[in-house]
Amino acid sequence: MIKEAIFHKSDIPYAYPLDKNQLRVVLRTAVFDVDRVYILYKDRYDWLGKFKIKPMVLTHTNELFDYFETTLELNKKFVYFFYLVSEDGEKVYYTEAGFYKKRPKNGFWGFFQYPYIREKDIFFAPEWSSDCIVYQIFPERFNNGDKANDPENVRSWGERPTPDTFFGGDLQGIIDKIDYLKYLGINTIYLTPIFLSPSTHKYDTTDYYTIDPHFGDTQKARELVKKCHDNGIRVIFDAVFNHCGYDFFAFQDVIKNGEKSKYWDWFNIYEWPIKTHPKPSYEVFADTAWRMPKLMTKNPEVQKYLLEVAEYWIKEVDIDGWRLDVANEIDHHFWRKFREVVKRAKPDAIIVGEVMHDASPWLRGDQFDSVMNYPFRNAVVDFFAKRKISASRFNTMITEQLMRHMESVNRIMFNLIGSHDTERFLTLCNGMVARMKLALVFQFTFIGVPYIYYGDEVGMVGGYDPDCRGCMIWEEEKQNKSIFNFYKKLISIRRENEELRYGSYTTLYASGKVFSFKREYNGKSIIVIINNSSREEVIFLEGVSEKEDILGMGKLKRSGNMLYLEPNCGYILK
Ligand code: ARE
Ligand code: CA
Repeated sequence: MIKEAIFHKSDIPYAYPLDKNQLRVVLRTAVFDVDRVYILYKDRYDWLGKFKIKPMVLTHTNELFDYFETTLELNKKFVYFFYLVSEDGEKVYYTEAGFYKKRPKNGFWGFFQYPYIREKDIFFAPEWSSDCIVYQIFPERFNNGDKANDPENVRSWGERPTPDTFFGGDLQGIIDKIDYLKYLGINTIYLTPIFLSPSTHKYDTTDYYTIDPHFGDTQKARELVKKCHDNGIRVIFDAVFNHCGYDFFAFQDVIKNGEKSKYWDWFNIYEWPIKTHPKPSYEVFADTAWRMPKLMTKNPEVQKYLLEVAEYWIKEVDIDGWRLDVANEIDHHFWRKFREVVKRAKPDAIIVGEVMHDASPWLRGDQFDSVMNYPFRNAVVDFFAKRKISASRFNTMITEQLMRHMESVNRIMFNLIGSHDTERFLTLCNGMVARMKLALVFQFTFIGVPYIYYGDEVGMVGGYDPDCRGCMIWEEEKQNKSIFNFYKKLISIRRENEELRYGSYTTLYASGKVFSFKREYNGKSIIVIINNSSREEVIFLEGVSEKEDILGMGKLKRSGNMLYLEPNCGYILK
C-alpha cells in the first residue's frame, strides 16, 4: 500500500456536513492501490459502544488518485477511522494518529473526530442556483437601446473596439433583448460594472451609488431587474471593492488635502504628494493601473462604506447577487462580513467570487457560494479547443478540481469557457465550430452551472481584451445559426433533465480522445460520451444499451457494449 498517498482530514473537502445529522466523508488513496475501504464510526460520547462499519464507494479515479466516499448518519457527533485492504491482502487501519496494523480499541486517543455538526457551519446554496444558466453581459457592447444617452463620439456598432472606444450600449438595450434571452433559454444575467466611471469597462468606479448615465439611472436599473424577474431571469451585479476609481470622492479628497484628508488611510499612500507617473505613489490594482487606487478593506470605515453599497443595491433595485471583482486580493475578514450583510438583506442572494485559481479558501460556506470557474475553463481549452491533452489528463484536471470542494459547491460553480478577460472560445478553437460544440456538450452536462459570455452563442470571435469585447452581432445573417441552435438545444436538455442539474458526477471512460461520464439523480442517470477526435472511435461501455441519445449530433452504432462513435461527435444518452 502506498501510504504516502493516503489522505483524509476532518475538514472540508474531506469531511463536511450535508445537514444536521449527515456527514460526507472522503478518503484519497493512490490510484489502483487499495481494493476496499471501510469506515468504522460511532457517536463520540458513546464511550464504550461498538463501532458501526460501512463500506466506502470508489467515486473518482484519475491518473494519480482514487477517491472513496460515503455519507454517515448519526446524532451530530462523530468519531471514526478507516480500514483499508489492498489487492495483495495487506490490511491497514488509518487514524488521525497514523497507520496501525492492529485495530485500535475504545479509549484510543487517535481516532478521527468530527466533534459536532455546528448548524451555522453547514453550507446551503441558494435554492435556485443549481438551475442557473448564466449569461454574462458587458453592457457597453450588448445593445444600444437609447441613443439619447450615448457618450460623445460613439463609433458605429460593429467596428473593432479599442480600450477606449464607446459604442453606446446601455440598460434599455438589455431590456429590449429580454425576449431574445428568454428565447435562448438563459435564466441568470451577470452584468459587468454599471456604476459611474469614465472607462468603457467601468472597473474604475467614480460613484458606487450612481448608475453611469450612459447606461441609465437607478430607475432604469430597477425596471431592468423587475422585467427580468417577471420573465424568470435573475440579475447579478459586479462589486468592484478591491479598488475604486481615480475620481472616487475619497481619493479626490486625499489628492486635494494630502495628509490632512480624513480619507488618507482609506488608501495605501507610499509618498506625498500624490503622483500618478512615472509610477503611482499609492498602491493600485495590478501595480500599474493608476486609475484604480487600492482600497484598504482592513479599515473599518472602508468596510462600512462598501458594505452599505452591497446592501443598498439589493434593497434599492432587488438584485439577486454580487460577482466580486479581484476577490482574492481582499481579506477573508471583509468577505465574511460581506456575506452576513448580503444574506441578511436577501437570504437567497448569490455571492460569486472572481478567483482564477484554486478558490477553496473562499468556498467553505462562510464567504462565497461560487466562483467564476477558470480552472474548469483552462482544462476545457486544453482538451477541446486546442486538443493538446489526452482524455485521461483532462479527467485528472477535472476530478482534482472537483475534489477541492464540497459537492454542494461543485453543483453551482460558474463553469465558463470565456469572459471579458479571455480570448473568445471559438478563436481558441481556431474557428473550428465542431470543437466548440464538443466543449459545449461537456459544459452543459457537467456538474456546475453553464455560463455563456454574450455573443459566443452567435459565433463571435476575438482575441484578448479589447477584442473579446466586440459589439454583439444582431444582424441575423451575420449570426452563426448552427451554434445558436446548438446552445438552445443544450439549454433545453439541461432544463428538462434534473440529473444534469442536481446529479452526482462520475467519469466512466477517459482514454485517448474519448471522454465519457455519468450524472445520476434519484435513481435516474444520464451518460455522456464525447469523441474529441476527427476519426471514428470504438469503445466498450457498459450500461448504455437501454439508453437513447437525446442530443442528435450524430448516429450511435452499437453492437452489445461496443460503441462506434462518429468523428467529432457527442452523445447524451438517457
Ligand atoms: C487594461 C487594458 C489591458 C491591459 C491592462 C494592463 O485594457 O489591455 O492588459 O489594462 O494594465 C479592468 C478592465 C481591463 C483593464 C484593467 C486595468 O476590464 O480592460 O485592462 O481593468 O485597468 C488578474 C486578476 C483578476 C483581474 C484580471 C484582469 O486576478 O481579478 O487580472 N480581473 C478583473 C476584471 C477585469 C478588470 C479588473 C479585474 C480590474 O474581470 O475585467 O480589468 O477591476 C492570469 C492570472 C490572473 C490574472 C490574469 C489576467 O490568469 O492568474 O490572476 O487576473 O492572468 O488576465
Ligand atoms: Ca445608448
